[in-house]
Amino acid sequence: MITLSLSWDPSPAQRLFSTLRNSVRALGRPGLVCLFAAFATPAFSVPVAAEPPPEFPVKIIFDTDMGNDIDDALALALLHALQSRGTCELLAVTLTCPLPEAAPYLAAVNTFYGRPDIPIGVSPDAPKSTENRYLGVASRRGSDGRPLFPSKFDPASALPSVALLRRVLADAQDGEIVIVQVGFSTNLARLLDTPPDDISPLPGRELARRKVRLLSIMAGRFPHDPGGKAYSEFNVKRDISSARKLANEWPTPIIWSDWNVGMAVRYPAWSIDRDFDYVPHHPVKEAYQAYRPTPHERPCWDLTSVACVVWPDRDYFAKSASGRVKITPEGYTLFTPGEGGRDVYLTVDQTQSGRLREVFAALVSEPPHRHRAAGEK
Ligand SMILES: [Ca+2]
Repeated sequence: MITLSLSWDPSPAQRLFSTLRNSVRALGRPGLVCLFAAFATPAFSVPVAAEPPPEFPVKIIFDTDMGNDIDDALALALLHALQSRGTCELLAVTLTCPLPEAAPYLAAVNTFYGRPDIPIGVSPDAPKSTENRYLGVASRRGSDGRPLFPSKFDPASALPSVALLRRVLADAQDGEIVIVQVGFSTNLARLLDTPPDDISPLPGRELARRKVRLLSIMAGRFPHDPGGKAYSEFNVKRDISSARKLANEWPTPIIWSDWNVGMAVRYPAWSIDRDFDYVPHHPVKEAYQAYRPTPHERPCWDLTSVACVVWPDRDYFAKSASGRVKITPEGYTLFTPGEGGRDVYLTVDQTQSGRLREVFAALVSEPPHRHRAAGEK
């Protein structure tokens, strides 16, 4: 296992990283393959702490299948807490859940956190969802008949997800956007094929290439053991053709947080039970309990894809060497290392997963801030 823990001290960290990088370069491509084979375990990794901190706020589009699993709601709460401290700015939320209750739930959570105007993109023809267990929380009413989680969301005014993606990208500076995709690849695969229109003279692939600095994806399950069993993970399996298109054609760097990473970080039941009682009714706590009540501790799959883009310098994860992800027609995700490759995947060790569990609990349960972050509208 090659995982290094370095505090952010640019000079020695950069020197060490440079030495390691030169050593890896000296091995050449065949050497890299051998190196990967030698360390092809879930913990195979290269140093990540030498990565500089991102420029804040990180401008994020959150592409989610909200409604299928509850970790999407936890990730949305995390994004709001991060925005309140100026770490990120949530520019839009786009859905890959077709249920009509998905956008109203998103709007209710955004309104609860004081940001009712974050645009929401809908995809009524996205892949069929699983059982709808918690989106109905948004329409709950108190004993006086008033909505517990009011919002002004108007379904008629919501843009299709792909149009909203094009609009946000068109308005952005080059290299400014990070997309966090924690559902299916439906929207981003469609974006790639969009032609120029009245939103932008650029086709979708060129818009993505110019405007998206990084794509952070929760999907896949890499067979790390040589000859190990391959798996078709849920976010891939539900729309294999889109996932394959994305893996084949996406034009900018991708960080993959596969099934194993989220499984290693469980959201603490004690936080759900105790930390949200600053209000009588909380749209995330009530959704969690409606989905699968405590003492169940849900894996933090989608939260890891947020954390790795806002805290690349805090040693919460290790990263694989760069390489390329391919997805088979059966939905299996395969990673081949190769210098200069577009893709990396995350790993976590036991210490890192414990730290993530604590920081997720602290931020997801953080009350909405009374004061806006500097510069926030
Ligand atoms: Ca999800």
